[in-house]
Amino acid sequence: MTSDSPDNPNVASAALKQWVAETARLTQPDQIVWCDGSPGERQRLLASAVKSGVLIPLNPRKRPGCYLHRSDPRDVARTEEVTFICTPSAHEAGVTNNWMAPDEAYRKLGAMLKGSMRGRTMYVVPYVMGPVGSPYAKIGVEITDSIYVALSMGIMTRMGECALRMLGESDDFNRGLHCTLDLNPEHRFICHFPQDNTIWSVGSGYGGNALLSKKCFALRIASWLGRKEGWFAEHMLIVGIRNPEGHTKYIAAAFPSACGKTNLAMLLPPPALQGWKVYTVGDDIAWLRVGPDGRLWAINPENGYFGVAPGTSARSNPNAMRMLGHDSIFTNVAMTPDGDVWWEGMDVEPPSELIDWRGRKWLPASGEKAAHPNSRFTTPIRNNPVLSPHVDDPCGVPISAIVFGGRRATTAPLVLEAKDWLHGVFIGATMGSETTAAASGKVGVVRRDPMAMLPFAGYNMGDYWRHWLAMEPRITEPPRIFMVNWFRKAPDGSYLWPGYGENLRILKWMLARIEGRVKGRQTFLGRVAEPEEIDLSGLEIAPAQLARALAMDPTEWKAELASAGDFFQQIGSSVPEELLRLHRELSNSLEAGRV
Ligand code: GTP
Ligand code: SPV
Ligand code: MN
Repeated sequence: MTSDSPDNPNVASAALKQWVAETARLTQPDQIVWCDGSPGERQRLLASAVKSGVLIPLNPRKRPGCYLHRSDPRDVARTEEVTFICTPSAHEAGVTNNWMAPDEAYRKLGAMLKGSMRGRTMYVVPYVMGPVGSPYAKIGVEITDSIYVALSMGIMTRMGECALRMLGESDDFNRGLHCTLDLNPEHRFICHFPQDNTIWSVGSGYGGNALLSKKCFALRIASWLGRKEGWFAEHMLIVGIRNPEGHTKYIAAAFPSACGKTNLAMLLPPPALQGWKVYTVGDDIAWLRVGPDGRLWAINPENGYFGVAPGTSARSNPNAMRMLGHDSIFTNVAMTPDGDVWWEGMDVEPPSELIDWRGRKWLPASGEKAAHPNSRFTTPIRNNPVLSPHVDDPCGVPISAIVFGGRRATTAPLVLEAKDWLHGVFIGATMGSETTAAASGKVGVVRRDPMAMLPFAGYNMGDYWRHWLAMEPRITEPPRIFMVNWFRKAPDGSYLWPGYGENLRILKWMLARIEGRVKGRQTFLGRVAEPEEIDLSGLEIAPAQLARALAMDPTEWKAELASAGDFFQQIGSSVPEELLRLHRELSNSLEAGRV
């Protein structure tokens, strides 16, 4: 906290000072706090958040430096129905986005923002996305009236003076304006103005709606910048896999929200895979550029994790459990009588009584969830015991494989390698996944979620696919493209594949493919692993069960391709001709009985 005057600090660029002053005139806060990112400031903000009841300190002996936050019960997930792309024409946003004309959005939200911070503090939060000083990093500034948002941004980004210094006198930064209002869902709008590099978000305090660095800037605005500037902003984890000989290869994987990115990014190898090690570069977002060597290089623009709590346990993700031991903020989890946290799938018996995510008494017999299904943790990247030593490399890490995966009870095999870039783009563009609690709405419904970007592409989906295809000639050493599905089910509803740490066995097969050591089985869509090519040492899985996980069922795939065709029709005239042609070819081969 440097000062309560908008003219400070002196390092801020003239354009930034001017924007802060304008915003203060509009919202009329009682005071303005410029966040400098120092440890002292963090302590003061934490104390103030505790005093006002925004944060509840957890037991310092069990969770040092940890706090619990309970959000408004009507504000617990991203709200895609009130998220808008405000481009000059509706076509630029495309049918997969809600669209509002920019002047209408500025007028409508401007009226709501007028005087909206009266009696409140306005935090000015400058931040860097990507390693400080990296030619690939970008700068944003979020103005918010939420102390929870300011504190969370301090975890999720490289925040404070480092951003102002990097910005210098430039006016090139993302302008994010966030205001809590009354949290009434009727007054909630998340509006993106790609042409102005601007985001206005009102009426929500939830992560993806309010931490504007994340989905709003690093995906929606950045995907638009990426097309303009010739790179990709993707909803992908980045993981390094070191083999027993000590060579590390990097994989980037796009799975929809709550479909396993954080878990795959920090998995603990099964004991039988001796000598293998996994390193996390990123768990949610990757910015990918073509290097001078023609390979794709990826940076993680973030500096923390905003991860799903339920299902995280010492068995499923021991590395995550270790990193949550200190200096983390938990949102909407349950609290134990001794001031610790609890959630479903923690693999720890709940105590005889808990305080649930709404702050009410909860008993094991109550039949309700104690933690919200989309309860989350916010934790610094440096807490991760398997953080990659290359996480701050200015040019990132070279990517050997891109993986697309969804949550599918049927149809999609455990692992398949696309024939080439076009087939890979097709697989990404048509992937389906069951909806999860990460967004409001019904859970468990299969929807098309291209490249896991349905809610995050900041422009027309067909143009986004064109960008993927147009980049191909520039990527002279392209990564291989794979499809995976950890979530296929047996008729009794159980998962066919054990998942989590065991997924390394599938990554190992991918690396073997890249090195030409295994062949797989040719199918109409690409090569599926043969059971004997997967390292199953130390794993008990019935051969019939594995075969089922790897099966390609013609009836299921006919339905899948029909659904993909419908989706292309919905997207309309912007769908690239190459994808339409490939769709016809694949449908014909299936009809001809070639599975
Ligand atoms: P976002 O942060 O919303 O983007 O989610 P994410 O993709 O990072 O998903 P995450 O790793 O947090 O996992 C979401 C849920 O899926 C958790 O409840 C996990 O326990 C569960 N999950 C993750 N990996 C696997 C897996 O391999 N198999 C099964 N069955 N469940 C998994
Ligand atoms: C997701 O929903 O994909 C998340 C959480 O990673 S949020 O930040 O809310 O988008
Ligand atoms: Mn995500």
